Amino acid sequence: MDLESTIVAVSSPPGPSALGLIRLSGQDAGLVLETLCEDVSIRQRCIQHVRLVLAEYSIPTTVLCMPRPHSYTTEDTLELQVPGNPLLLEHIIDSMVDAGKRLGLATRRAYPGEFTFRAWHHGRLSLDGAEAVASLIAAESAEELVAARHAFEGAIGQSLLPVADQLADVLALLETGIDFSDEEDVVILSVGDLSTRLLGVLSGLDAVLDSTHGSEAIDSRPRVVLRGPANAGKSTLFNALLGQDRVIAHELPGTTRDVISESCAFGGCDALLVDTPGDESGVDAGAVFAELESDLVLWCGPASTEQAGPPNALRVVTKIDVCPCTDAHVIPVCSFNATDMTMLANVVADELQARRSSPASGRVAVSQRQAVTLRRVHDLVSGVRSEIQHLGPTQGVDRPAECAASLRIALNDVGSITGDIPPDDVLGRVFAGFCIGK
Ligand SMILES: Nc1nc2c(ncn2[C@@H]2O[C@H](COP(=O)(O)OP(=O)(O)OP(=O)(O)O)[C@@H](O)[C@H]2O)c(=O)[nH]1
Ligand SMILES: [Mg+2]
Repeated sequence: MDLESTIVAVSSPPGPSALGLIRLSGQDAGLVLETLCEDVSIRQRCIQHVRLVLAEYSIPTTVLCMPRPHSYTTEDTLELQVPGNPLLLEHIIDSMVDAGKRLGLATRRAYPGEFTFRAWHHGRLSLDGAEAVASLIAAESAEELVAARHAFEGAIGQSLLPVADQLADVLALLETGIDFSDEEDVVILSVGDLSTRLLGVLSGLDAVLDSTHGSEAIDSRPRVVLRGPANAGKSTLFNALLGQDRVIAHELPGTTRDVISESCAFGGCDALLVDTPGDESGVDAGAVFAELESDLVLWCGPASTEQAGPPNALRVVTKIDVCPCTDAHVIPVCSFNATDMTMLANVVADELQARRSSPASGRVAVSQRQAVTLRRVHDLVSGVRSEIQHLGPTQGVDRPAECAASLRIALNDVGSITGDIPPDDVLGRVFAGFCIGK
């Protein structure tokens, strides 16, 4: 990876906005900007209001100057706030690259994640901390933000260190047994000892896995699931709560064939609203609903509905404009009535608040790569453990080389998270998931 060039990219999200952010990092960042601005000086940490002079016009620009080493990348870094027109932002980037070339300086557009890569390369961030930047950006709830912040502070690497130590010890003992088995003072690892040590590694891994939160795989928002018989009015209610015609509602029973979810705010509570096929639709409800057990089910249907919903479901009586309801223990709604929708949303918000499980405050966000790697380490270690299960505890390990090979892979995998042994392909995978400008 080229670390010499000065890199430049748009760091604000795509699309028009009031302000756009352009980030420059590298040893020549100041020189490049000075060719395009009058009266700019980045010798010290400061904020400057200048005019950026392009070929046809000049634009007001606020420059945040962060001289090395006190910047995100630890290099000279400049952040320019300019009007957030995407064409203008691209034009400025092109002008900066051209200005650098005219001066004979290595200046180019940044690759995805390159600013964070440089922060990691210069020791500003651990590898897991760098990976957590992506989780921080992607976090969609307060819990995910907290989990990402823990990861950003290196919590996953920290909690894996004892596991890495234990794994390295077992591996060393196994390999010593292989290499020096004919020497008298070398104690060959017994099956019982190996099994106990592997169990220690596995419980350490279990504890790490329990504390993690896959921000890419798991949405921590509560799900509000509309269930009930076919033709109950679920899809109509789904659209009414969202305030848009998102799914098809029709008098023909069995219209909805798939589970569909959409973000929906109930009061101040962000949730996922889920529309489902009618209970008798033939869709495998067991498979669909197994993972939704902990969510809030709204059991929908007109007053005449005889089927009972699952335990803990809230009973929502639909179509009360045509089938009135007098039961005081249910929530009566007409999906075409805005007041009823507001009332239902408030009831749902209260219920979500009451059911809210303990926040994920102690949890740590992991990327999908880290989650897959952790599971693979677990499989490798438990694979070795089951390999030796059939042997007596005082026996020697019968295929030590194979066991050692598996544990070596597991140890490398742990290193690819803690950052001790980050091979190039791991680095590529970590930083390729970022967007340009981060
Ligand atoms: N009058 C009245 N009709 C409603 C109301 N809600 C739904 N309907 C009608 O009931 C019919 C069925 O509505 P859907 O929302 O498709 O019912 P569903 O539960 O999604 O049905 P499936 O997808 O088949 O399981 C449609 O013709 C809707 O217009 C309501 O509050 N009042
Ligand atoms: Mg439907």
